[in-house]
Amino acid sequence: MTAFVNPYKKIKDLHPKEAISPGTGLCAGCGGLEGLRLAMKELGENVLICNAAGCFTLLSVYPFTPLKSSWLYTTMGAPVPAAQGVRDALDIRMAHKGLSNDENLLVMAVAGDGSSNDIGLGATSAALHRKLDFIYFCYDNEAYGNTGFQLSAASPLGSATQTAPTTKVHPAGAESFKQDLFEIWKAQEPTYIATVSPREPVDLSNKFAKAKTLQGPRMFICMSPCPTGWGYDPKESNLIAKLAVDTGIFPIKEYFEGKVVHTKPPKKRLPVEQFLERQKRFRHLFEPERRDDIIALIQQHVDEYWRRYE
Ligand SMILES: Cc1ncc(C[n+]2csc(CCOP(=O)(O)OP(=O)(O)O)c2C)c(N)n1
Ligand code: SF4
Repeated sequence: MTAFVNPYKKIKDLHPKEAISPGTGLCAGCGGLEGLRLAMKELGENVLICNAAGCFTLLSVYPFTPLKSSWLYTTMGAPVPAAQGVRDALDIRMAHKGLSNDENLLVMAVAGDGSSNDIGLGATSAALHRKLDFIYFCYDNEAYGNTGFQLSAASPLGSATQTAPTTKVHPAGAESFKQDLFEIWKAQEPTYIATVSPREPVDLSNKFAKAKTLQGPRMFICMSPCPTGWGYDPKESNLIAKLAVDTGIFPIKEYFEGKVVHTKPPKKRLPVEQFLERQKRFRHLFEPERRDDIIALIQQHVDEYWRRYE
C-alpha cells in the first residue's frame, strides 16, 4: 500500500500559477476547459499534450496558443499512439542523444468522450496493455461536440443529440445508457484512474498531484458541462456540474492499487430530475408532457449504481 498525503484542503491552497492563459476559442462556460485549466495548474509547464481532434483543437490556433506547455494536434483516433511516439522519442534521446533528465516532459493525451469511448478506444487499450507511461485526460461532454453534438457512447439515456433526436418512435432521444469507460479502463488495471469535476477543484488537484508521483498509465475522466450542446446559460456551468455530483449521476472516485474509493460521495442524493430539468437536451422529458417512465429509468440506473457501494 503506497502512502500519499493529499497536499490540498482548501481552494486557497491550490497551486497559484496558471499554465493556460485566458482567452481561448472555446465557448464561454466550457466545463472541460475549466477542468483542464485546474489540471494544468497542477501539472505545470513541462508537459507535452497530444490533443485529439475535437473542441479542444481550438485551444491552439496557429500561431497563437494559450498553453505554456507544448501541444501536438492528432487525429481523433491517435492521441495515444502519438503519446507513445513522443514518450519513446524522449526516452531514447535521454538515454543516447544528450537530452538531460531535467528536460524530460510529462506526456499527456487530451481527448473528448467520442474519441475516448469510440474512435480511439482500441489504441488506448493497446497502450494500457503496454503500460505506457502517460496521463490521459478525457473531457466528457457526452457527445461529439465539435461537429454539432452527435451521439457518442458516452451520451446518456434520455438525452437528445443531433443524431439521436427525440421523435415519436424514439421519445427518449438516446436509448442506451452511457458506456462505463471507468470500468472498461479498470479491466486493464492501469496504475491510476480518477473521475473529476471542475466543481470539485480541491479533489481534482489532489488527484493530479497524486498522479504526478506515479508512473504508467494514469487515466482521468473529467465531467465537462457543455452549455452549447447541453443547452443552458454558460453562467450555470458550476451549478450543473454540482448537480451532476449531488444527484449521484456523476460519481467522483478513484481506482488505485486494486481498490475503488468514492472521494466525494453525495451526502444526500438529490432526485435526478434536478439535474435533467435545467438542460435543453432533456427538455422533452418535461414538455409538452412529463415522461415519468424515462425519468424513472434514469433514477433507477443511478440508484442501482449507488446500492453497490452504499
Ligand atoms: C475518424 C474521424 N471521424 C470524424 C471526424 C470529424 N470530427 C472532428 S472533431 C469530431 C468530434 C469529436 O468528438 P469528441 O471526441 O467527443 O470531442 P468534442 O468534439 O466533444 O470535444 C469529429 C466527429 C474526425 N476528425 N475523424
Ligand atoms: S461545445 Fe461544449 S465542450 Fe465544446 S468548447 Fe463549447 S462548451 Fe466546451
